Amino acid sequence: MLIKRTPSWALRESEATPEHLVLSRRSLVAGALGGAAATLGAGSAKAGWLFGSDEKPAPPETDPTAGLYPFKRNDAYALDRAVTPENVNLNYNNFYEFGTSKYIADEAQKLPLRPWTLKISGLVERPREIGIDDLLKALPLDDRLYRHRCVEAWGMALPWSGIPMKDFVAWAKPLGSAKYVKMTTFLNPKVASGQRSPLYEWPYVEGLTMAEATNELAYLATGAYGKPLAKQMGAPIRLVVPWKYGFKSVKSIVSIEFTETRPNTLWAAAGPSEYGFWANVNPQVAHPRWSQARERVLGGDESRPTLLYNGYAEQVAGLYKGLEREKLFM
Ligand SMILES: Nc1nc2c(c(=O)[nH]1)N[C@H]1C(S)=C(S)[C@@H](COP(=O)(O)O)O[C@H]1N2
Ligand SMILES: [Mo]
Repeated sequence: MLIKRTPSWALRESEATPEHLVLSRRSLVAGALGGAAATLGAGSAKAGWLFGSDEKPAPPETDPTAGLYPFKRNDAYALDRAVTPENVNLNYNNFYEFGTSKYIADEAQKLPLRPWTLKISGLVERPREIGIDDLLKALPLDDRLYRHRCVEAWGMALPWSGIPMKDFVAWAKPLGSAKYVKMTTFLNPKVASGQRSPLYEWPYVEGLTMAEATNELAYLATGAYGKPLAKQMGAPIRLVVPWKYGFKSVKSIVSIEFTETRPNTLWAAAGPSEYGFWANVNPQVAHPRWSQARERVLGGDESRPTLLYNGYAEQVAGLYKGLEREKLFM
């Protein structure tokens, strides 16, 4: 079973309903997945996507970039709050590829990280593939502290290492016709039992506009806490967009495509009335099923008021001028 430990800091999880519950409601409406829902209730399911894959943890890999960490500290991104302890972060994750509970850390160890190739395609001067280790050699790297706000009304703060997304975009040389950046997680249902679930349209896809992707805050993290990313946190490379709800920050990316049309994202497809493309943090716009006014601080009992754009209004509010008619906050 996936749920092994229930640390005291997780007990108040009911403050918000986890994202996956929207699916059970939707499937009941659709009537198409009644069987799956019934099996869940009976507790007798043998389906791999509920209880994990038979795949063994991937053998330990050497990470040729490990010696590069920590990168150079970028002091422009300081915090008004304590960094979330690493062990809290490592044991409370959203990574539905490995299960819908927060305790998927063990299951995620099955993900092999080398070789890991990133495909760059679509509206670019030169489509190409690059290994993760070569990517780190080709691009500027820094360390920075960011807040993180999950749509489920919990927040944390952490020290990332990675590549400023605007530097990645400049290096990838998109054509003038590119309007969006589409980012896709690996697809390997053999290793990731969650990807055998029929409830989601795998692989996980997320996207940004070009203006968002070239904003100073958008970031491709390859590490955290001064070392390469843990698998459960989205190794070897994930998006970090701290002014948006956490589901935008897609993990374990294998493909970055520049497109003219807005990508169809996994969550917008799964629950269009609850999760949108923009997903900017706003304490005044409630989720249909809970308030977003406050957030539980991961690692303790503290709760604090949520901030507009998660505290990054100064850097990002300008991106949304003229877009007021869009659903910017869901
Ligand atoms: N591929 C993928 N990326 C994902 C998710 C996921 O399930 N799959 N969950 C998202 C959500 S809802 C959040 S809050 C963050 C959680 O990141 P963390 O586990 O490192 O805290 O990852 C985001 N990226
Ligand atoms: Mo989230």
